[in-house]
Amino acid sequence: MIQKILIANRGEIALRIVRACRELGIKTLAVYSEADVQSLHVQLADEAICIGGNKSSESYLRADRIISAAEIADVDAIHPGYGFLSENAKFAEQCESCNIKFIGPKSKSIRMMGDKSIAKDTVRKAGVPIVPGSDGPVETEAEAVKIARKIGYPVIIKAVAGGGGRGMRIAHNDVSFAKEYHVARGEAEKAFGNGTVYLEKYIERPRHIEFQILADAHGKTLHLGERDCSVQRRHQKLIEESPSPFLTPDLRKKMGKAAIKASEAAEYENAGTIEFLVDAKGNFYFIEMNTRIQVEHPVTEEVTGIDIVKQQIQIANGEKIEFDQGDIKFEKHAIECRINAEDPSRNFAPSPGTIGLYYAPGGLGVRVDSHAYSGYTIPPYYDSMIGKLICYGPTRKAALERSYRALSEYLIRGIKTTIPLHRAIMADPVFIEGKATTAYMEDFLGRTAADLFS
Ligand code: MV4
Repeated sequence: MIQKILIANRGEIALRIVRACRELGIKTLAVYSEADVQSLHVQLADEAICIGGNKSSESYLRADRIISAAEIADVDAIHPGYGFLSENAKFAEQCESCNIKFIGPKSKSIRMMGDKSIAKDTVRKAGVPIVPGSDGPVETEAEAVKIARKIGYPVIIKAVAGGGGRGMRIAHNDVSFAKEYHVARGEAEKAFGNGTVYLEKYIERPRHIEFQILADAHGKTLHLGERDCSVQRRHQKLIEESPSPFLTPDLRKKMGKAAIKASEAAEYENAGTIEFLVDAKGNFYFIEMNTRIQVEHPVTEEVTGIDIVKQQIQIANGEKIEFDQGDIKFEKHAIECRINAEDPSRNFAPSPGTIGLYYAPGGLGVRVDSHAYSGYTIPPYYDSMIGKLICYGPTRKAALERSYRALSEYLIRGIKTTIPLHRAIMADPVFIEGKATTAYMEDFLGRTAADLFS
């Protein structure tokens, strides 16, 4: 039985995990860097241990120190949150071998899905559609250019160790391909210590639609519907919503079934996400699997009423999921806006510093997941997300109106945030009509005067 959990993360997700543990009667241990002493997750956990200096590489990425803390405090399990060590197969393995439950999938599934080329091959064999491309990694430039021609330009070059958009290059002809191929390999080698790349047909203006999966250790795999994450900038999602305004009931059913097949092919356990690209005609293609809890999980929680973090803990504890696919009702519409300490009118420059006054919106259909408070200092060492606003209602229109209202209620003094940008998007006809693809943000920023979102 899990009685005490170490939370190997910080910020809003650490707080989210503390909250789930409290409701389950499970004790919590926070670990923190020197920069996070005054952080809310440290104050709200039952115990806290400082694991090192400001930099992630000296604290939240130090598997050795985190496992030492786990042993000192005698925890039963570690929840990795997202980012940091959450998709590190070695760390999951170390937990397994120290007899500490890793709240996530088996290290084998993390490893398999962590290699994006193996992931594609695995789900393809299970009958899930993938983007046409190279049959596995490409080894030489000569071989690669032959395959690129066969696929037909434009092609996208992706790192097998990549994911989330890092280390991708697009080529439109043989000449640019030769250049981009080498750039992609160099970038991948530098970023991941692995320069191996594969090729795909480049899908123009796709939608990014992902399915939330829950799978227990007793062979039950369910999906909790989709999230449309098409509104992103430089591979950072800004807005996520469920249901997707683009999917028809028929397409949703097909994609949900494919997502479950993909998860089962990875012998997946716990919460995970199957990412698809969807083109204008409604063709969908698996691109990758995320083997962790995601930032945008609350959107699904509000639509389904299922507490995904609690489910993660119960699944890690060996319990069965107590409901079936047919029991899951998708009755609401939810929209999440990521509130970042960034200045959208200055090319999203980070805006760390001390928050003077902090007042978050509330009322019917409003959820705020945030570790921020009046007087909190945002350290410059980590990502800039200081919270998430999730608004929901019976219809998309209700969720949109509520989002606009809630965004107008926020008071955050002393730093710049993405709040004014979100307000402008909630009032933008293209977004309101549900027409946003992954090309949306670039287009929006190009046609909107900066004073409308600063
Ligand atoms: C693609 C694609 C088009 N065609 N793959 C970006 C995030 C990562 N999970 C997958 N991504 C993409 N993969 C194929 N075959 C378009 C994206 C993509 C993108 C690519 C380049 C620049 C910006 C982008 C924004 C969203 C999605």
